[in-house]
Amino acid sequence: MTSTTPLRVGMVGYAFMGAAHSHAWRTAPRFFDLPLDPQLTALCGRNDDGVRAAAAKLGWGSVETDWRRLIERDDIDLIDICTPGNTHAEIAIAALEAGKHVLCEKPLANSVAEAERMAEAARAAAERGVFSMCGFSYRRTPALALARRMVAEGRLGQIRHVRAQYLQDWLSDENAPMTWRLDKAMSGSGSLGDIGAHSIDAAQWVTGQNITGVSALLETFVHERPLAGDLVGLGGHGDTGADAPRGMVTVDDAAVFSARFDGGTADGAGSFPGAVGVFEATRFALGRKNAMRLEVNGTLGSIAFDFEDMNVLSFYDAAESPDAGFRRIFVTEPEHPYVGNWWPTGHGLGYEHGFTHQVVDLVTAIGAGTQPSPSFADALQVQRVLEAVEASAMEESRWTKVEGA
Ligand code: SOE
Repeated sequence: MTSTTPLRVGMVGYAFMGAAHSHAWRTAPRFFDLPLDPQLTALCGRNDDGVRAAAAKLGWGSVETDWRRLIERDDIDLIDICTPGNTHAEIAIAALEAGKHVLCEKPLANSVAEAERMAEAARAAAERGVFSMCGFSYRRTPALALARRMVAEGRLGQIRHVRAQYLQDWLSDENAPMTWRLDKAMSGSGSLGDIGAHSIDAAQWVTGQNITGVSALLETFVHERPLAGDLVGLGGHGDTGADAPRGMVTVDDAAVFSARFDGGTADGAGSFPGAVGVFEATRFALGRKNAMRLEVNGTLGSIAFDFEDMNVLSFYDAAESPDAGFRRIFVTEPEHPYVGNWWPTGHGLGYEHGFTHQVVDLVTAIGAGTQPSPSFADALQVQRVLEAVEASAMEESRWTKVEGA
């Protein structure tokens, strides 16, 4: 049974991520035994009519139109930040300094400098028993959590290759309207930080190895888009005709980079040379809707995952006969991570379950007085990889042209 001790949540933002987080706060205590009982106490948004409608729809008890007021409230224990990246640092640091736990959407910030300030505030707050987590929700997909368990158990041996792609296509249409995700001042970067950050975090977490260096290429295919329309989450609606006013896209549409890892292992015993990796993040992969893919090749085996088939983890075991091929593990058995709390074997989970599992792990850690993972320090390391990718992509000199090209 979940404890009756409340954990009163105040959430800032109510678009796509706000809806996913609201669902998670509502469902976690009903399917998992938690040390604290999350309460959807207050929803914050700048537009009074909009936030009231969202609060009614998503199940929040009260509303605020200024996040500073939310942080001042003594009936709020935790601030959940579901806003664009340009607001993360100011809100998170103020909340931590006010003694509120914090869950902050990814990527942590729009720059390493901001992420460093957030990580320092989180470190200081943790000494006072105030904890924080960054919302890399894909870690909580049962199949990826199983992959990490298998690497940690040595089932893949030493890791040689990491292959990570995050492919979407919702911006393929050049007349898809502007969104905050295409404005560097709000989002920090484009596909790189929006979805590439997920791949970086998942690859490092599953392998237990951190990226130490990159060589990168960033591309922007569509440089301006219609401004019209009520933009929500992944796409836009409303008038996008040819004569609609247009805005400049100031971020990458696609990111491609190679990477070298540090050779660690999930159990920290790594001495093997670091793995080599290839990464791709794009919202122009026509036909791919949310293909967050990871393949890891080791000396004893391989795993392969595709979020578009998210209840399956493919596993190749070199100990089996070569013609055994990849085995499809249907990750729905009670002994698989998180799954035992939901449905009988074979019934499968969805995108929203990763957010519920994120709440479960956050509330469990807070209840135990321990640091939730990924911490702001973990997310700072991802931010440093993002910055290295952008730096590498800008140094054209590192790009070796093919003779005659
Ligand atoms: C958009 O590409 C997006 O909503 C990301 O911002 C989320 O983090 C991801 O979970 C789904 O796609």
